[in-house]
Amino acid sequence: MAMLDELGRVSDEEGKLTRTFLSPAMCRANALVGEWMGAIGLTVREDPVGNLIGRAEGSSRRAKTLLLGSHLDSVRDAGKFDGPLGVLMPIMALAELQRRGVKLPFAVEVLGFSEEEGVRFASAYLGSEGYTGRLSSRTLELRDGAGVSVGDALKEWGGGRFSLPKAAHKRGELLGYVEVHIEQGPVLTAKKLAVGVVSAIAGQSRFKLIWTGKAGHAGTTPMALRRDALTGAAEFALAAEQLARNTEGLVATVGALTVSPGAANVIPGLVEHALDVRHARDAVRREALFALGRVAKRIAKQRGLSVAWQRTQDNCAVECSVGLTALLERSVKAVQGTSLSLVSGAGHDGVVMAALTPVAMLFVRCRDGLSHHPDEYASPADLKIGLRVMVDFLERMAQQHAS
Ligand code: HGY
Ligand code: MN
Ligand code: MN
Repeated sequence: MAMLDELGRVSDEEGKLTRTFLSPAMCRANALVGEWMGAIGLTVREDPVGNLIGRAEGSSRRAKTLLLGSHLDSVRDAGKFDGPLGVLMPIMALAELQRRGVKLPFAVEVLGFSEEEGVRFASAYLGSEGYTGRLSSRTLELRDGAGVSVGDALKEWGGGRFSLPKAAHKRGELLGYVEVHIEQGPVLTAKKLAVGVVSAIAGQSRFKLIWTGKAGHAGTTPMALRRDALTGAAEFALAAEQLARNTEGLVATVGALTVSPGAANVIPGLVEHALDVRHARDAVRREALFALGRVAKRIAKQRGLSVAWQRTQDNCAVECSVGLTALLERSVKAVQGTSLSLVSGAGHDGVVMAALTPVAMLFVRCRDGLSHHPDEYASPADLKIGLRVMVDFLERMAQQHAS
């Protein structure tokens, strides 16, 4: 908890936790967590995409590597558990194994991904995409609010040089990727359980919609003659909400919106907003997107607007590894007595890592399921259960892979 508190104070904004891709706060966070990694004997490095990597070799040089970790970036005005919990928990688990004199036969890398939330460039998973060699040149073109491109930001990070990185490991070198994360939902609270295992991570589509109308005088333009971009976008946002309310398991969110020219006495001529649509089944998500495309067309026609869609992210739903999850489940049962399997509505780096290696996730209960909010909270008692599960899991992995 003390480490989470300290890391939770490393922010780009006064009085709230905001830590975005390659920001000054991210550099300080990497330095702080890097110290904690070094303190337990991990070899620490940062990769060209800003990921923090702490590695411990296995007892045999031929050993494969088990990846543990999560992300160190945050949303704006974030809670201190979302991401950092999954980086600090493995550090604590490895320290506990050292205390017990347990030497793992396989190598371990603790990963602190540099960008999972997609706040600065609206495209998520830049860290794990870099780590798995899946960062695309198209992504390098994305620009932040100040017009800086991903490529420029990475060049500056790399002291003037950057080239698209290859995967840090070949598939055959890895045993899997295991991430501990707060649930960010209400299920474990409802079931009165401290931890659960994840069966799948929902698919997720993110877009930027651009509504173009005509700016005009708020006092002299008759209502019937207006082409108001904001009321058009608002009608669309309500339609997206209604569709999600009427479709089991679908969520749709307009989380960011800008209005131009942005003056009280000017009819909005231009509105840009994000759209985030998710579902555990890809077919349902795709169908919802088609329906929303038709709704946007209708609204634009009725209101004399034009609407453009720019896709900023599209991830299919990802099943977690049955084998790795079964082993994790045994540890959950050993510590908690019972286990629960649940789908993650939140996206996680496992979505990207699954392309490289089998993925498993351990969820820890968070109060009222609240996340992406400064009041996000997981109790020390629940964290302790999560830690005991992680230690038990690593010991089981060690038995399974004893050379
Ligand atoms: O948006 C998400 O689902 C995650 O918090 N990145
Ligand atoms: Mn998050
Ligand atoms: Mn997260």
